[in-house]
Amino acid sequence: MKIGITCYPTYGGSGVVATELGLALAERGDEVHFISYDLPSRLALPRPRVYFHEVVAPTYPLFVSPPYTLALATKMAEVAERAGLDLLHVHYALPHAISGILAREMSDGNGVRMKVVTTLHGTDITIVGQDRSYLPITRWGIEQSDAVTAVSRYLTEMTIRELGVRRTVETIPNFVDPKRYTPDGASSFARTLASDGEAAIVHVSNFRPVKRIGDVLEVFDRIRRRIPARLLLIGDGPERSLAERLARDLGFEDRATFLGNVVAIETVLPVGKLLLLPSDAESFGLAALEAMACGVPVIGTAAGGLPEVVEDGASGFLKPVGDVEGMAEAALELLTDADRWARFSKEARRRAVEEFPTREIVSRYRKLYEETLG
Ligand code: GMT
Repeated sequence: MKIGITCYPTYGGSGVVATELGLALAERGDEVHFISYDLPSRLALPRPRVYFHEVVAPTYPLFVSPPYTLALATKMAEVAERAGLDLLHVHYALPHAISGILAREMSDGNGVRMKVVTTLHGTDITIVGQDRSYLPITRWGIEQSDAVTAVSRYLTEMTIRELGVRRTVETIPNFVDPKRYTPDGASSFARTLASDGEAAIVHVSNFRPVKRIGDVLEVFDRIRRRIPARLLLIGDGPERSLAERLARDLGFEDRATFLGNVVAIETVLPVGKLLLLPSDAESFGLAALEAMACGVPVIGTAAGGLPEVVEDGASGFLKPVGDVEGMAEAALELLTDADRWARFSKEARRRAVEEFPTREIVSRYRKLYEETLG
């Protein structure tokens, strides 16, 4: 099968999932064409059967901003015709589903109608899709796609309830490569990030308001007052400077290490004792699954799709949004009881590998493609 994949190339779970899926499909024999404005961060080329097509959106004085949606649609249609794509799998509703639908209509002339599969990842529905300026076009993009998936039951329900979408949305969860994300995969550099006797507490995000970075720091502050600990922050985004300032104001600047965007996070995660994810609502929480695969239990919020990933009281603890006291107490319970931590760590790894099996999940996408192509 010849598949086009469009995703955001920058750091972020949707681009990571799209890339891993594309690589897995290519390994199984499909031809995969990534189409985006930059090379996805986890895509190392060359590789057999994998191609990358860069989208350039030229500017013009009359344009408010370069019309990326149109340049993307044009590139998609061009690749579809040249490579003979069977379908386009777009990740994140806006603007990718809209560009995909335009491309499908544009390349309709050849007699073969290319299909569009859209995967919803989270904020495309919970934030962007809720905005009245974007709601109707998000709903339209979903309804006009030939197949639609969402990464958790929570997101599927949100899409149907909040957007009033009248069509089937299949839940296909995210996955991680259990051979790459392992409890013993820390690099020698990562091992130097926390000294002996210090508990490394990890947070991974794009530093946006939905991640509640302030809560990450508040929880860590309560931990480090009781035991020696170090906070490792992976990622970057609009609230990073706020986080740096808060670490200073709370008096633990020297205990917080901002690592920025790390490509190989599987080399850092295993040094963690816990992952903190106190978000308002994660549709899935890929960072949690990645940490679990590395044997790192998760302290997070009982909100959104995170309870579908982390089992409260077994692979981590989930508390109400904003309950920094509760999260700190739960963290300390694990950090001060080595046997209990070891049980949680083992269960976290087991759950990531057995409940989110890469092979089966990739096969579910492949089966959906076949059904969509009829
Ligand atoms: O948080 C975002 O807006 C970024 C987005 C992304 O592109 O990575 O994250 C969403 O998709 C991930 C992959 O499916 C999920 O693991 C994240 O939970 C989801 N983020 C939110 O729902 C906040």
